[in-house]
Amino acid sequence: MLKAVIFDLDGVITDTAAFHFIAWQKLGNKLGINITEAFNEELKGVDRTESLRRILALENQEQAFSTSEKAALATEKNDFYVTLIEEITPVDILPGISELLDKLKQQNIKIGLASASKNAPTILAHLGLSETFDTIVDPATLKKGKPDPEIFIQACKQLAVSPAESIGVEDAYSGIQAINDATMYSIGIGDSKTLNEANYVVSTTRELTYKKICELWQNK
Ligand code: UVW
Repeated sequence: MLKAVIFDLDGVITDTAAFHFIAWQKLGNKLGINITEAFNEELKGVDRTESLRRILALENQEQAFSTSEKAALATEKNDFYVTLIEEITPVDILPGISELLDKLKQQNIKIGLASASKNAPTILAHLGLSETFDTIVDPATLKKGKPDPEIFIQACKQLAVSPAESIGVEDAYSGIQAINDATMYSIGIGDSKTLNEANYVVSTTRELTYKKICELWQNK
């Protein structure tokens, strides 16, 4: 029986990639590092510290900063990012997601959030979804980021469900790997070639209806 659906945030519930891009670009300009939109795509689902490491590596600047200087750079990026996400409102919930969340609630299926973003609670508040999620994993408590399954396993624990009774929804390849390795059923949102390891892929959130989820669960 399906007991829980655990969602990634960025690219699944709302799209914050553009805000991350603007904030990383601002920092990149200061450091003389060009950050392209394609590179920003590779940072999807990657936590802040690791994103900064990858950005500095673009220009072999990883060793140019001490640990505390890198922490200050990450904070600088985040402070700007936080001002940008102030603009987020419920209108920014991706198509079909509100309806899906409502249906899951009506059916008593638990709803969890497994996002690497430390800003996730703030973003959910801006979207008016704080009360909708039964649990949010705090990424600061985890040892490893995606593709490690830890975040999804932790979400299942917090919801008191087993991974075999749960679906994970992700838009990033590393996220799909994390769901699969947690032994949950994985649904990818995006390009079926990129997300080829998912149990099922929809091209947009609009296709992710409660009916579709029930069909997939019955036929898995
Ligand atoms: C990520 O690390 C993905 O996001 P944030 O900077 O919001 O914590």
